[in-house]
Amino acid sequence: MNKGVIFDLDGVLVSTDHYHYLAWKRMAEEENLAFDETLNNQLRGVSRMASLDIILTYNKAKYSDEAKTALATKKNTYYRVSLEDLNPTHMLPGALKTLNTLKELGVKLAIGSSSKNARYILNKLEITDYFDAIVDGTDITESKPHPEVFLKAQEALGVEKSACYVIEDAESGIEAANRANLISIGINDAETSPQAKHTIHALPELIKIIN
Ligand code: B16
Ligand code: MG
Repeated sequence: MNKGVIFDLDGVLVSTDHYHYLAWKRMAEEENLAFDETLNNQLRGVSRMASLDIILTYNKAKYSDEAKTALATKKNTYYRVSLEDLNPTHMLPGALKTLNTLKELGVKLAIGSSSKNARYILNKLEITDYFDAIVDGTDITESKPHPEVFLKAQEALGVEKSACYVIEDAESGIEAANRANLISIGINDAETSPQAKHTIHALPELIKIIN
């Protein structure tokens, strides 16, 4: 049976999650809104507009739809500037080696990311061609923990659900994988996730789980 692995991007293959944090923090400071790392952790895997709603709700702040769009655009501008120097050396430890090993084993690979910047990041990391399918924030209408992003990736790979793994750093992503009936694997911030089917400390440990 063909096997498939769907990778989340931010926080799994590359630490762009830190750049998201810095961009939100800058925007929040300019608006006199409270924002810290604990609140930032709730934004992992969550879409840009849903993330902004979480920050505004936490601050009990009311903005018009127009003002919210402007704030989200501003945050994304800060984020994009921080991505300009991104290059293959920024990939997380063991990421490239793991992608190569999975390819050699004939495993189908996909990206399942909430980010509208995913393709830009993959190009910067020079790994776009590793993936048989890329589903990102431009392809979905529902944010994780909704299973849409992973169901679309699994369908695009054409593998059975029982042979399709999802590797995630966010609790919202683990929940999305479970709701899609795929095999969830937690890493980094989700290394101790109670809902994950498997947890790993480093990407190369994926190979043992899949074989
Ligand atoms: P953008 P992932 C997610 O990516 C990030 O974890 C989350 O922090 C971010 O808000 C979301 O993408 C949207 O990103 O503003 O670039 O469209 O973890 O699902 O790869
Ligand atoms: Mg992530």
